[in-house]
Amino acid sequence: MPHTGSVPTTHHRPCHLCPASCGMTLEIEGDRLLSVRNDPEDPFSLGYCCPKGLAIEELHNDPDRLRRPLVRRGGELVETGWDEAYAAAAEGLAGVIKRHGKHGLATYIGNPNVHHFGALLGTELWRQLLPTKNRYTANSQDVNPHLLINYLTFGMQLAHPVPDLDRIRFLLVVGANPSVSNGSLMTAPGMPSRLRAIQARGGKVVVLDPRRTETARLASEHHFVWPDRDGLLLLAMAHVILREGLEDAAFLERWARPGVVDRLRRALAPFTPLAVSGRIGPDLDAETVTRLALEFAGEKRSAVYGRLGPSNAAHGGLTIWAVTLLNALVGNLDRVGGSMFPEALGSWIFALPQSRGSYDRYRSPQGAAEISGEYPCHILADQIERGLADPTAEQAIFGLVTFAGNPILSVPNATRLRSAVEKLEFRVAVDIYRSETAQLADVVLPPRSPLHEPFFDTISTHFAVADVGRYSPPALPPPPDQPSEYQLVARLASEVVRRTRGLAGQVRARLLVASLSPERVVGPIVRFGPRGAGIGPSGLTQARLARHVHGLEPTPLKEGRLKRRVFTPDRRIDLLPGPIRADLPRLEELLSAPAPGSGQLLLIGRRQLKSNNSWLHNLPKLQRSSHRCSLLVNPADAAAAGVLAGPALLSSRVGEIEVEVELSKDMAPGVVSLPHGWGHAPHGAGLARGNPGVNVNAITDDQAFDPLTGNSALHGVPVELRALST
Ligand SMILES: Nc1nc2c(c(=O)[nH]1)N[C@H]1C(S)=C(S)[C@@H](COP(=O)(O)OP(=O)(O)OC[C@H]3O[C@@H](n4cnc5c(=O)[nH]c(N)nc54)[C@H](O)[C@@H]3O)O[C@H]1N2
Ligand SMILES: Nc1nc2c(c(=O)[nH]1)N[C@H]1C(S)=C(S)[C@@H](COP(=O)(O)OP(=O)(O)OC[C@H]3O[C@@H](n4cnc5c(=O)[nH]c(N)nc54)[C@H](O)[C@@H]3O)O[C@H]1N2
Ligand code: SF4
Ligand SMILES: [Mo]
Repeated sequence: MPHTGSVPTTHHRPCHLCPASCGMTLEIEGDRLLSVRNDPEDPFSLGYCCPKGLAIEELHNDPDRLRRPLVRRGGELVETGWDEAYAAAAEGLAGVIKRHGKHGLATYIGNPNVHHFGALLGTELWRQLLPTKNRYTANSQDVNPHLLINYLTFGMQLAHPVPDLDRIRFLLVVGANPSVSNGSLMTAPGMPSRLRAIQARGGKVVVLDPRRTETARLASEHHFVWPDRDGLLLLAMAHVILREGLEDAAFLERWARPGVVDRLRRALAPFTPLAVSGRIGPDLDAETVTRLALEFAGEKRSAVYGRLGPSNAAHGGLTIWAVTLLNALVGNLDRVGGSMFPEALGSWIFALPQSRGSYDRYRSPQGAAEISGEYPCHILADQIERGLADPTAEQAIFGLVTFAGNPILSVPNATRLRSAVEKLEFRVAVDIYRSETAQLADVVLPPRSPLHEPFFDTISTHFAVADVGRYSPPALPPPPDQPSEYQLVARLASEVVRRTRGLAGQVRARLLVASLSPERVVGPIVRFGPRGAGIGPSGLTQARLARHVHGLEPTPLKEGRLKRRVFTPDRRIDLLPGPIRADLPRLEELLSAPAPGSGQLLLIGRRQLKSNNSWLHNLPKLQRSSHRCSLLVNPADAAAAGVLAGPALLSSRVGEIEVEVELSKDMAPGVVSLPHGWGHAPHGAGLARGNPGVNVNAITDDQAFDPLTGNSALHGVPVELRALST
């Protein structure tokens, strides 16, 4: 490192790569980031961090991270100045709106926005200034079942109970791998030690997963479950609880609707342990199901936690409902050691009517219901193709803006989506890399690095296992020649508004840009939040919060918050909402469907410690030989398919890919696992160097989705495996 004369300083801030928000210590010299390490003084992460956090230094200093915008000229993306790029982008997007109306321009909002407050406000600004029915996000490959079930049961999509992880004694993990993902909708750094601690204090962790995962290895008990069969198991557990009279009558009397227990008894009558036995997983018989139900109900400090496994499956809505139902039935909701409600600094957003969510106010031409103003991504390619076939088609898509998202790698039937996106009239990508999606764009606009911006987490703290809060100013002085994410989106939106709206629209845009800017918003959130000063002299303000450089001391979740989370008209939890009752027969059909695992291979996904969805695959620290995009196959299934470790072909209804088979006894027989986010373009100067992997979403199916929630069924895809030469 050349000596510059200035003295290195340290800066503490959370890692912005995943919800866990581990505390990091950055060593800085002037405007340069020298190194990144864990922060042992962070009171929430206690020194824990994963390999991705340590790679933030490489990410920030990566020469491939874009510093200047790109505009397509003669088929190539070339660097230009900012004014020229904004003008080209705004002209193209305004053209789409003028020709096809506001719904002709689609937006896709990707995962990193969740961890970036300025970006989040930018997308909200865009939504308000340029509304469209064609709004898509990663949610429909992720949390739609959770959001919808919260909306239907509590009347509020964000009313999400999280396991009280540090006091719980029985945790049933259904299709999540927190040891690797570090907890999703259950924010807590250092999951492996927290899970071990449950057992150390005499408690139990039971994991249901088609793969013996890193979490399953830490658990007291693991059962292979066949993809998308969890709903049967959970409802059979609820059946046992009701049959044995183990429900918490006092809790239900206070919180549930009158008569619901009888209605539930009738609705769950078919889901007996005997009826589901042999249909959920190889060793999940009636006796085991009954035992799990009794253990769960017999422990006051217990919770069921379900995440991406069942969420990304064809019965995801029903399964996630069953999770909420179980937690409420035994009265462990809003109870210490059960499922509790965090109170984040931004919890006052619960008071805003628009935070509550919505369902089925309108539908797409394919019949997909909106959820909180979004359509599910399984219709995205179709919506574009409809426009190609008929330029006057109702609600068809002709242009696309992506905000920190890479749908070309993350949405099912990606090959179909790619060829549709290629034919759009105009595309803009707001991205820090030439991602696979950015490479198709007409203009790529790269905001500056998140380390040049303040860090203030609002979303993940709503799901934290303790009450936490933190504000960190920018770690590095912002570069004068690159906008912040909010400035970038605000300028682009304003320029599109200027070209498509009259004076009144332009004045409104100016007011909104000013009032939603992060500089304006953070202060009031903190001041009027749960620990805030309000209009008084004591309590938190943004400045006082910033003085807690390692974050506020986390405090245990408190009981008594349920009353502030229920927004149904009668202020009671709806344990059997109408749309669920109407969907239940679909789950009942599984009682007579053949058990999986008999001849038909089913594909599921997995997350990897050194990977972050579709990016970070280019950073040297994260590229080690052990980190591969491989298809895990049970040796018996490989033998049956005549396949050895090494290259093979994997096909589904929508396509075929060449995969690298890795034999693994950790896979349930009949189930294979391939991580998502790989399949980088070989010429991509961005997301991969040397190890492109293969795109699993080239064989996941856009016709396979949960009709209740619109969520893509990325797990449980029927596939065929064969040797390369056949
Ligand atoms: N088969 C299968 N598919 C899946 C999943 C699965 O389990 N299996 N998981 C699904 C889930 S849960 C998710 S969340 C989605 C993720 O899918 P997406 O949200 O579409 O994609 P990401 O891979 O998160 O891509 C993030 C993009 O944002 C860019 N980026 C990173 N940081 C910033 C920033 O600060 N600003 C801007 N502007 N850009 C930035 C990156 O370069 C990258 O191009 O994938 C889904 N798809
Ligand atoms: N290292 C790392 N961490 C991440 C991410 C990352 O890409 N890398 N992504 C982040 C994001 S965007 C998210 S949404 C979270 C997700 O967090 P998790 O939900 O914990 O994520 P996964 O590791 O995908 O865990 C899903 C598990 O479900 C299992 N599974 C698949 N199908 C089924 C099924 O039908 N039933 C059951 N019971 N299990 C099933 C899979 O084998 C897998 O172990 O992780 C976040 N954290
Ligand atoms: S678990 Fe890893 S990626 Fe997530 S916040 Fe911690 S260091 Fe960052
Ligand atoms: Mo996600």
